[in-house]
Amino acid sequence: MKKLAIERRDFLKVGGGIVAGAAVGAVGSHMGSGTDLTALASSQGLSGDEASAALQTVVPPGKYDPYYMFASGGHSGQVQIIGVPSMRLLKIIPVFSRDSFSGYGFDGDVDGVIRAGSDPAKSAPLDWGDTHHPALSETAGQYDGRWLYINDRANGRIGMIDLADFKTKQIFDVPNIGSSHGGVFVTPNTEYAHISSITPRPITDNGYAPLERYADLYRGFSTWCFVDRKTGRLVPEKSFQIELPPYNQDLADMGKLASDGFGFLNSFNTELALGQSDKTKDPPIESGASKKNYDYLHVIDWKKAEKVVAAGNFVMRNGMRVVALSVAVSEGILHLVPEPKSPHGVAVSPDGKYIVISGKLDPFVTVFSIEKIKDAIAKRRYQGKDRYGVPIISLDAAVAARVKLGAGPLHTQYDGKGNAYTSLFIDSAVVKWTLGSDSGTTDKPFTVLEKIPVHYNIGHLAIPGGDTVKPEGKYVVALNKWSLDQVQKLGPQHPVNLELIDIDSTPARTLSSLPLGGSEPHYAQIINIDKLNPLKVYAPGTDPATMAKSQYATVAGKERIKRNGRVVDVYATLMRSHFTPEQIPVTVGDTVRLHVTNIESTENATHTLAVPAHNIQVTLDPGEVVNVEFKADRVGSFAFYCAQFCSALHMEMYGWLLVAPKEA
Ligand code: RUQ
Ligand code: CUA
Repeated sequence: MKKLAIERRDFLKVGGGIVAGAAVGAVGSHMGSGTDLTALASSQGLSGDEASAALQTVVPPGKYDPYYMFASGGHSGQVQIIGVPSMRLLKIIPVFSRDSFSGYGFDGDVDGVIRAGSDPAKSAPLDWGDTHHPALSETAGQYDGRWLYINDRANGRIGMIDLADFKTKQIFDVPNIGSSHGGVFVTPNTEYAHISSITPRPITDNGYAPLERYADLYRGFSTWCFVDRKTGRLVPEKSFQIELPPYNQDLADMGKLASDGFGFLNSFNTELALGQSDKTKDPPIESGASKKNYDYLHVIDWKKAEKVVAAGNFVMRNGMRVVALSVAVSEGILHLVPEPKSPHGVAVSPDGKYIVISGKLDPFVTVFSIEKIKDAIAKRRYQGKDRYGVPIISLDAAVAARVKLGAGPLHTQYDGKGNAYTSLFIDSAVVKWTLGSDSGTTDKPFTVLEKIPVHYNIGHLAIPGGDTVKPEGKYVVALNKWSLDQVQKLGPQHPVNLELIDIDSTPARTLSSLPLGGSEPHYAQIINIDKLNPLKVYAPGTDPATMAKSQYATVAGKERIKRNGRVVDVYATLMRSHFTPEQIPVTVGDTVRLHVTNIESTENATHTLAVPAHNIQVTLDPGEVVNVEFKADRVGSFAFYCAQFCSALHMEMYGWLLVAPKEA
């Protein structure tokens, strides 16, 4: 790394109006006489550019980040919340994986969210997942700060997080899909949360079919999960699926404004490659699935599908209403458009007019126009049908532009000022380009403006409000897959590396990086924190599962132990710095039901109830009630305790679970 001894004038110059001379002077004087920012930067070995970038991202104690990034945690099964621009990790929300810190999956949740979200046909309960695409709920095409949905790539599920308390309330194991990628994306008023399969599955009763029958017995599904707008919960009975050909349906995006009512779904492996085997001479999947120059963008008219389902034109399949592929074709719900070349990301522009497709093996992005697609459908400008009879709109009829960006384009975000930003995996860069226009005489071209280098192998990227009808711009966060030389002495496994880029300045400048361990963020969404309005404490006695008063809520003075045969109900409270009761005597073989209420009303006064040897760790926020049931299956004296350092007498916050032998 280059270390520059810098002059004051260099610092001011590089700061470029961000740190004006006067401001430095003022800051300098606040810092007391003799404190010189230039000298400070130089003593830290920082160049002027690095020092001004640091000033741009600092959030001093007592001040707050204006944005939160909700990042998927990949195969950690979690969601991470990261402050922007400070890039501090503020919170981890477990969704598909157990987490002893929050008690998720180590308390009543073992029999709650995680178990309910595991299809019993799978080797239940599944207690990990692979989160990829978070979707903040929207009203009129803008994030409304109410709920967050996220998919499980591994098992074809969706998790729902309530942004009233930032906890996972539901996991929906979506029938008929075994994996998922095209989700979660919500419609502009969160009518539906969309998720689709990435690898097709047999439509046989037992879920098995030999690969020789792939073309006729395997199918993909596009799922439209109905959202209850009061609770944010997904309602299976009001949801529906559309049967799709057995292509690998990849990323999706939702139409908005000009394209409201449509969903767009990429695909790859329309070759139906099955990989190598002893019997055939087929190539490996990676080359077999990359043979053709085109795969298909799926254009789905979900409002039409909704009507067809309401009219009863569906079949029931594993508890889900399914529009058959033949019906999707005959009713004009599904159309295909050729898309080059091993497509990956699809991103609808804020006005809904353009659908930008990146082909992993194509240096261009292809910009489709919804106007042209609608026109082509109306005039039946088809180049043919696929083997399942789905009409294929001719490419020329749908394309507005092809823009050459560089090697390995993946995903696109928008800044709300008419610009698009596309990640280039192979080139390790973000390309800024303008969304032109393809209509009438006022054509303005689609033009590449700037290529912003990023550290290494960028996947997704995120801009505040980036998926809405009104992106806020300001920053791009690059979600780089490799941290390579940015960290050292951590052993062979590396963290991923996020980079914060200021896109208000020209040229754009990289401000900071966040190597982030324990997760592999695929996608992230960034929301202005003004849109969030969470609880500070629960109303006394709240069960977070229902957000209503729990029937087991206990108040101070009413704690009790009730024995009914072999069942022992314990109504307990906790507050700084004691449990009530502190002694829980039972007999081996008893079923113990702990009903625990945190009776604190002070913000931040979280306690836990950790029981050794029983795999129980209950975390209770102020006002919260949790129920845990377990079998006292071994004799012993077990000192339960509070695992959260809650007060000066936190060490004294413990009690005794006494499991006596039968004869005692
Ligand atoms: S994907 S790095 Cu699972 Cu969103 Cu493209
Ligand atoms: Cu409560 Cu420590």
